Amino acid sequence: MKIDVLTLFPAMFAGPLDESIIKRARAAGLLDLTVHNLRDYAQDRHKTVDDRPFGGGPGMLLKPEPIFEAVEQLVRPGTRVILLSPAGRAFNQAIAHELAQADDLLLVSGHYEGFDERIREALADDELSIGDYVLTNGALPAMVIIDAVTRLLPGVLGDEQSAHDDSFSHGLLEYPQYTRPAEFRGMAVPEVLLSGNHAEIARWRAEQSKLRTKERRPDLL
Ligand code: 9D3
Repeated sequence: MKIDVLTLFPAMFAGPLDESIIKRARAAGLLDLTVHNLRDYAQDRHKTVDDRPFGGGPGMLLKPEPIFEAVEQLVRPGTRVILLSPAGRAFNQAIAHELAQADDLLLVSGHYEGFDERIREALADDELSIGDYVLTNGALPAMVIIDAVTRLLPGVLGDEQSAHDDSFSHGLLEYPQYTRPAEFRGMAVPEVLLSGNHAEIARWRAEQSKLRTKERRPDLL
C-alpha cells in the first residue's frame, strides 16, 4: 500500500514510523510511505498556508490553494483522500480494516481551527478523528492511523500474531495474564492457570474478560 501524508510538521513523522513492525513493513515493500510538507505547495513567496475566517472568529484556517495543489499532484486513480480533524467520524478497528483494503491513502493533517470547507467538499473522501480530546495538530492522528492500518496489511504480521489477534478480539477486553514466577513478592498467580485444565482455564479467561469489560468499557457490551 502507498500512503502519502500532507502535513505542516513533517519532522514529527521521523521516529515513530522508523521502528519495529512499521519499519519492517516499509523495508519489505509492504508499505510505501511518503511525508509531504504542505508548505512546499504554497503558491506565494511567503509560503502562506492559512488565513483568517470570513465572518470573524478566533484562529486561522488552512486555505484551499496549497491543499488543492498538493492533492491534485498526489492523487492517483483509487487514492482515498482522508482529512484528519476533531470533527471527523471516530476512527476504530472496523475503519482500520476498511482502509487496509484501499490501494492508496492520502492523509491530510489539520492544524489551527480547521480547513476551509471547500477542501472537505471537493477533495475529501472521508474525515476522521482519533478520539474526543484536543491535540495541537493531525500529525499524531495520522501516525496512529498509519500504524493501525499497516499491521493489517497482508504479510506484515507473522501468522502467529495475526491468528492470536483474531481469536482474542471478540470485542471484549483482554483477561489478566501472568508469566513466571508463580509467586512474586507475595502475589500469587491464580491457581486455575497452573492447573493444566484447559477447559477450566478457557472458562476463567472468558469470565475475566467479561467482568473487566463490564467494569471498564460497558459501552462494548
Ligand atoms: C473548534 C475548536 N477546536 C476543535 C476542538 C479547533 C481545533 C483544535 C485542535 C482544530 C484542530 C485541532 C488540531 N487537532 C487535529 O487536527 C486533530 C485531532 C484532535 O485534536 N483530536 C483527535 N483527533 C484528531 S484528528 C486531527
